[in-house]
Amino acid sequence: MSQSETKPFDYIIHNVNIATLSEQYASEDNPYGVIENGMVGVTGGVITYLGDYDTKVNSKETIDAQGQWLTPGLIDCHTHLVYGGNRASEFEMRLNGVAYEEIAKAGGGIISSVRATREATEEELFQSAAKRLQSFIDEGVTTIEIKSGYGLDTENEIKMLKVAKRLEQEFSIRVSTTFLGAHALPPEFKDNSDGYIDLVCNDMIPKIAEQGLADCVDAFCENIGFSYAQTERVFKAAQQHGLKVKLHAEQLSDQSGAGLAADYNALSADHLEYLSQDSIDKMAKSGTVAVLLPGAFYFLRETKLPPMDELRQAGVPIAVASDSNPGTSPAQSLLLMLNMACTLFRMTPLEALQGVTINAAKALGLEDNVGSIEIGKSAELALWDIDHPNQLSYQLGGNNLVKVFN
Ligand code: DI6
Ligand code: FE
Repeated sequence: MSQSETKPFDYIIHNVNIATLSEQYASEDNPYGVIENGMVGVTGGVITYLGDYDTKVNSKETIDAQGQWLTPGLIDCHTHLVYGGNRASEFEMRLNGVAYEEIAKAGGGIISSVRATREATEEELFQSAAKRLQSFIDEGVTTIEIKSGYGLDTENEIKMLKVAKRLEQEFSIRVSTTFLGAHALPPEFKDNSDGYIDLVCNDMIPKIAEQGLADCVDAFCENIGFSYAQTERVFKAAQQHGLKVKLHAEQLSDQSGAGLAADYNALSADHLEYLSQDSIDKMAKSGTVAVLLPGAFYFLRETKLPPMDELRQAGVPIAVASDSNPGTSPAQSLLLMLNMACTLFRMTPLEALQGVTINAAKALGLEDNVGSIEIGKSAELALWDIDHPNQLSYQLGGNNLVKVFN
């Protein structure tokens, strides 16, 4: 049966070079899985044709892409996009030589973002996050993960997650929400971090799960964050409520957090500059994605690189994300992160692009739906005026996005 006898496509895109980023099309000679001068057909938001241009197809709309490049819509799988205020004056103080302790004493640091987030109304948080979100959308981002973690009490964590949900409703983008109550110790629990973890596990997680506000639960496992044992309590509570887990791990020191995350079948472990071989092996076994965050590495002027070769050798999928947050990565560009992943972490342009498409989809558990161009996947696509997809990570600034389909 030819296509003309079946339901017409809603639209076809032809005269297009398609970087599928799909294992089905990739080979040693064609690592991006390119279909040159191809055609994509979409029906009901789903990719229903992928291959050569077929002049006889029946479509309601035909788009001639004039030889431009189509990629999967980009995916930013780690952001803290919703927060009150910003920390530009803290940045300036630091560069004027003011010590971190003094900044903290003057009410700076992460707690200043907590204060500003608590003081902000839902509407104010929505408006400020919407502006940042638009920057990502303008660069072809069609899926974004957004964490809570600047509320640090039940009411304000819920407020943040509701803002993230509203962003999804009002913008043409897929949003994955993550509850990060165990991000920092709120001032009212000073010297009682176990008491705060009680609140996270016994009050916040049950309420957030019941209201369907989070897809996943995250924590900051670090000397200056929460311990291995506290992180494990958060994971247990998350799983009791049917939520997947992920972790900020090994950013500043090795806490074996990524190994713990893998033990709990985490979708991802993120940062990972201080990752051990033992944790790498566990991640490889559990299929936990390594999410690398070059923006935070750059902004903090870190020098210890994540163990790239060991991750590659173990076959751990590697994603790249912006970590967009007011303190350590005030990034509003995922394309810039692609470049930084290459220059700072020595990732290849192919690895970087996989890191914001198929591997980012895996880090969110969405790889059956998005992240590569394949028949049956959701048609969330970005069209670029470029000569080759390696140009996406080559360029420093600028934006060659022509159009998003989603
Ligand atoms: N790691 C970080 O680098 C950020 N959060 C985290 O867990 C810091 C967030 C901030 O300073 O606002
Ligand atoms: Fe983060």
